[in-house]
Amino acid sequence: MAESDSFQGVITKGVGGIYTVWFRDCGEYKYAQCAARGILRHTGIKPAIGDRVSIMPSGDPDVEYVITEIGERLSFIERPPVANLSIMLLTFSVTEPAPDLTLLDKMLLVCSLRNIRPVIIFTKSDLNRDDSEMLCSVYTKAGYYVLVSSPQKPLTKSDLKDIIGDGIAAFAGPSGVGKSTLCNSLLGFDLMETGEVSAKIKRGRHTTRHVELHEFFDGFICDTPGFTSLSLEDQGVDYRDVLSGFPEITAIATGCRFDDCSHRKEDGCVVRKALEEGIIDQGRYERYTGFYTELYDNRNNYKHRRKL
Ligand SMILES: Nc1nc2c(ncn2[C@@H]2O[C@H](COP(=O)(O)OP(=O)(O)O)[C@@H](O)[C@H]2O)c(=O)[nH]1
Ligand SMILES: [Mg+2]
Ligand SMILES: [Zn+2]
Repeated sequence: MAESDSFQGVITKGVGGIYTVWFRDCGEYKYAQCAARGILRHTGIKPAIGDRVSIMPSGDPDVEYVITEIGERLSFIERPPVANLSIMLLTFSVTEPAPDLTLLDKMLLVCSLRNIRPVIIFTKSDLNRDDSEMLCSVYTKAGYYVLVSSPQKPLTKSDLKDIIGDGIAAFAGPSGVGKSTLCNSLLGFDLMETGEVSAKIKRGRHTTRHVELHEFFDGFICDTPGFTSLSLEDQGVDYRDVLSGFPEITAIATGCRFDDCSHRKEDGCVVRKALEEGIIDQGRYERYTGFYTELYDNRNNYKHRRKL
């Protein structure tokens, strides 16, 4: 096969071993149906949406193209599998369901360790203005980019255009918070239509089955199913990494006079002083110490088990 038959593209969808690849041919954007025949055997890597791939005509009339190469991944998340994610749109409702800030802070930590930029979106601000303002203030002060959404003032495409740029962004967060509502409205999809399709297979309205990348200006966005828990240990997080999920604590901790301070109970710790002065949010601090202690204890249990 000639070199010129090869194209570079991005996997936007994968169902039953057939991958949809978005690519440019003579300045025109196209989608190709591709098989991944052989690629798994050569690399051991299962293609995922977001993967940058090389494709070639397959000569098979059923599936016109074949993926011949998978580019190196800049990031990877497992559940759901998405490669080269550059932005996580961490979506939490201010109420119904109540925001699980432990989950949010875990996700912020995982984002920082995986080089994924987090953007926080608080939805349903129409249902509790005060909590919405409080949450917005806590996370803005912590150094994060925060957006607020309600049916009266929904997010617009221009709110996200520059943030996403030519990257890949995924909505993530618990179910029922409004991820699909947001994603569909940004893409201009008909919400009723989604509901009807889902109703037929007896699932909830807007239930997200396949994760799929959708073109969004120069980049892509995707909706994901909700999840309710995340284990930092399973994510391979070390207790020494916990601080990187707390930029506002890190900023103060650099001035701590103890080299090996965990900023938990040490007398004279500058972080504890900042907490007493109300410079650091109490809840954020408690989640920092909670994650640290949990991971530190797990490490010791592990070491202990290994010795036995
Ligand atoms: N009051 C209010 N309801 C919302 C808002 N956003 C979404 N909803 C509703 O919350 C429910 C769950 O939304 P959905 O998009 O399916 O959540 P997902 O599970 O995160 O995808 C739906 O009934 C939406 O109409 C909002 O900003 N305010
Ligand atoms: Mg959904
Ligand atoms: Zn300290």
